[in-house]
Parts: sequence; C-alpha cells; structure tokens
Amino acid sequence: MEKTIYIFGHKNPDTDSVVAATAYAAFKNAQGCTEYKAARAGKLNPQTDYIYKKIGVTPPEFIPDLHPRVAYYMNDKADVINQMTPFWEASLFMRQNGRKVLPVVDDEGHYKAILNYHSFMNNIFRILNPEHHISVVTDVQLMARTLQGKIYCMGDEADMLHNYTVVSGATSFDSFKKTLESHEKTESIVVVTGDREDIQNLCLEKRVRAIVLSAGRVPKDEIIQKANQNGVSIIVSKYDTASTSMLILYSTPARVLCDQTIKPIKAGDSIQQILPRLKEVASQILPVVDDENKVVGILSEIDIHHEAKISVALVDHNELTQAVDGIENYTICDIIDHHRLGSIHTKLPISFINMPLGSTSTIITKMFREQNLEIPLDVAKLLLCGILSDTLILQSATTTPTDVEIAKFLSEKTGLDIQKLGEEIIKAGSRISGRTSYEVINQDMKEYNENGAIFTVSQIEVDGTEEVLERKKEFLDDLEIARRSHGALFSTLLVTDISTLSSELLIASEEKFIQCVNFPKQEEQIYFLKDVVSRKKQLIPMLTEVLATYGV
Ligand SMILES: [Mn+2]
Repeated sequence: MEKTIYIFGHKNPDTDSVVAATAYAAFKNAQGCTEYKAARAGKLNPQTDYIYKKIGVTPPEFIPDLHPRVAYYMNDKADVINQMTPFWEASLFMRQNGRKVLPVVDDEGHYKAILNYHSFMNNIFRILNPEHHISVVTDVQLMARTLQGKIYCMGDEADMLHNYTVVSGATSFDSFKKTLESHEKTESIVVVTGDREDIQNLCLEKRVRAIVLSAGRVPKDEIIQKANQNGVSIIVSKYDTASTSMLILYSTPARVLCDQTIKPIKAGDSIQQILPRLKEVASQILPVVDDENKVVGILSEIDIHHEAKISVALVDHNELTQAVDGIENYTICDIIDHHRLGSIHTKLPISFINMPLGSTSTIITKMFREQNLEIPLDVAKLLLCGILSDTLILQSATTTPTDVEIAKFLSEKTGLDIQKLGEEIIKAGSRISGRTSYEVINQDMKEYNENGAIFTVSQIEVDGTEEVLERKKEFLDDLEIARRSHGALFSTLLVTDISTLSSELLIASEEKFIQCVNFPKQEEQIYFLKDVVSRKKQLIPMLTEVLATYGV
C-alpha cells in the first residue's frame, strides 16, 4: 500500500469527531497531501448516521483497531514468475535483482509456490544424482529458450513436458551405441552431441526424443529431413557441450524446483498471528495473496522491523485512552482538538492545534478559511452539523463567539438554517426508546485516566429525561458492567436534556466513592446538575474535584 495517514476521531465517535475526520482529510487533500484518509474506530451513532445519509456523503472507513497487519509492512511491489519459466531464467532474474525469493504463479496469477535457494538446494539433488542417468522434466521449447538456441525440427510431442534422460554423445560410436541400447525407452532421451554425423544418424534411427547440437553446429539438410520423418526434435545450442548439458537441467520449469509447502498469508492477517510461521520458513519471507489467491506482495521478517506504511492523525481527542486500539505502534503526525491536554507523548515534533472552541469542526473550518481553501459544499454542510451537535445548537457552555461566527458563515454558504438543522440533528440523536441501555451508554463513552484512576463518562442528549429515569435500574446495572469491564473506579452517564439545558448524572461505583459525590442528589446514584451540558468543560472538572476528595 502507498504511505497512508489515517485520520481518526476518538473511540465511540460522536458527530464532531467523525465530521472532523472527513473534513480534515478534505483539507489536507486540498493542500495536495493525498496520503490523508478519514477513518473511524467505531460504529456511527444514530445522529451521525442520519447526517451522512441526509447529506449523501460516504462516512469515513471503519477500522476497528490498528493492531499491526501484514498490509502495513509488506512489500507490494514484489515480482512474481510464471510457473513455466525455465529455472535458469528465474534464477538469473533473482541474482540480477537481488531477490531471495520469487513467488511462482500460474497464467492467471494464482499463487502456486515459492522459489528460493533453499528449495533449489533441496530439489536439485533429486535431479542431479550421479548414480542414475541425469533426468530432467522439460520440453523442446524450454530447452531451446534456455540454450538461446534454434529449433530445426519440432518432433513428436515436442511441446509436452517429459522426463528426459540426458545422454552425452561424446564417446566412440560403439560405446555410445551400447549406452543407447542400455536404455529401455529411447523416446525419453535427449542426446547432446557435436558434428558427429554417425551419432546423429544413430539417434534418428533409435528415435530418441531430441538431439541437441552444441556450439552452434547446424545440422545437414538430410539429417533435418530424416528427423522430420522420424519425429525427432533438433535444437542447436550456442553453448559448448559441457554448458549445454548443464543448461538442459536448468531448463526445467521453475515450479519443479520450488517449495510448494509454503502457504501464503493475507494482507489483513495480524502480524502477531503469522509471526511464528514467518520465523519458521528458511527464507523468513512469506507470499501475500488476495481473496482470489493472487499474489499481491511478500512479507519478510526484516519488513516488520521497518516503520509501518501507515501513520495517524488525531481529531477531536488527544488522550491515548480514547484513541483507536493499537495506535501505540505508529507515528502520530497531527492532532487537531478542543479538549484538555491528556497523556500523549510523541517521538517527533508534530502539528498540534488545540483551541478552546466549541467543536473540532469549528477549528477545521477556520483552517480552510485561513489557508484560503474552498470548502467543498458537502463538507461545509457536515462541518455545520459538527458544530451544532457539539455545542447543542450553540447553547452549550463551551460555545464561543468564534463558533457562532463560523456557524453563521457555514449557514450562509450552505443555505441551511442553524436552528432548524440543529433541532433536526439533535432529535435524530436523542432517541432512547427501542435501544438498550448498553447501546446508549456505549454510543458516546470516553475513558479517562486521572493520576492512575480510570473512569468512563458517557453522554446522551435527550428531549426530556423521563424515559431514562423510568429505566434507571437497567441503566445503572449496565454502567456497573461497563465500570468492571474497563477496570474503572467509576462509570457515569450524563443525560442532557436539550429542552431545559440541564442534566441528570447516573454513577456506578463502590460505596466509598459514591459517598464522596456531593452533587445535588435526586435518588440513589442519580444527581441533578442544573445548567450542566458540557462533559469536558463542566462535568470533568467537577469529577476531578470529587476524585481529589476521594484521595486521587
Ligand atoms: Mn468535539
């Protein structure tokens, strides 16, 4: 794959983080940085899904995790060789191009086997066994190709693979005759000889499969005529007798000398899973195939120690606990955010833009304007939705005059009315009926780490808090399950009423922590937070104080 920088919003993405990924990709692409691609680590929530469908834009690619995969490290420019290529040509190619292995494919490009020095060493002894006559699987065309020779006569079945026995016609006539007669099947013999007409004639009479004349010796017309009558092939080799005999052996198709035991891997396979196999093969190189078994690259043990072909950019978050799983394996290039600074460390300097504005969508709109780049109409519509979603239609405490100004600018550009669009998208995201408390809690959950204490805060916007309060047991039970699965000190759900701009807070934790919570209590584990609508600007600082009381 080409070098790719994936732009991710946080896990359990909300509208602002998904829109920010799409818009930042458009921004970087407009700057000519085409390696930036929008991604998302989670399912679209109902509001975001509604917005992308309404505007008709494809959402960012869903990549559930970034655990190292073959695709991020493999060499996808790997050469392959057809299984019928003479071994000599294949090995010349390997030597000239510094290849340790060559995947061997059929005419359609399907993977068949691997050619490497190890397989050659193993298989050549099957062919070169001095105790028997030297035999080799080849055909007349392959021999002529390897010998850089010319075919003077195509005998019977010359284009079919046979197991040829190579016999040298360099002895006296009598002893050569004895040698030929000692073979039961002369039709499997290829004789390498020079300009000895007596030997050539004997070969034709005995109907050997082929005669190879060394050192460019051209056969006489009568010989060619007789060969045609007897169905014997004649090849003229440009090499001397010794080289010709050796090269006939190497004219065997590549597939004969390759390793057919090596099973290919796929681009989507996890590195961790295939690592034992990679270490096990002698060449420490495995072929990579697609779903149709066509070769798309190779992966070597060295490749996985090189830097991955992907990097990441973070939008709408900067804390590792909220980032896509596996992110620690890659370089972070950019962060565009409007949250508190968390725990992130980077090896290299990066583009880091963090502004205390109402949404990441606001920041990205500003970036387009500051660079004098035209915002594509669909992206402008998405950005307006991102701002209105994150600021609860410019009413949340996080809203700044910049958000208001940018929202008006986008509203004018797109012809969309702020209030009408805002109410429409908030309504699309505030549905609770028909959804499990598990779905609601996990839709927009963020995990935090405060001096080693882990906690999660989920948020849902609703038009009236009655239904959540009626189903409080279900919600508190699922919060407790979430708390345990995150190994968290506490888990909360902020239920924000968009009609009153206040919230109910549900908390699951141990008794000792609950006792430290000094918010206005409504019922056991449920608190009424008047005028609180922002998780990051209002609730998180409140929870930090409770943590201090608790002793964190
Ligand atoms: Mn945001």
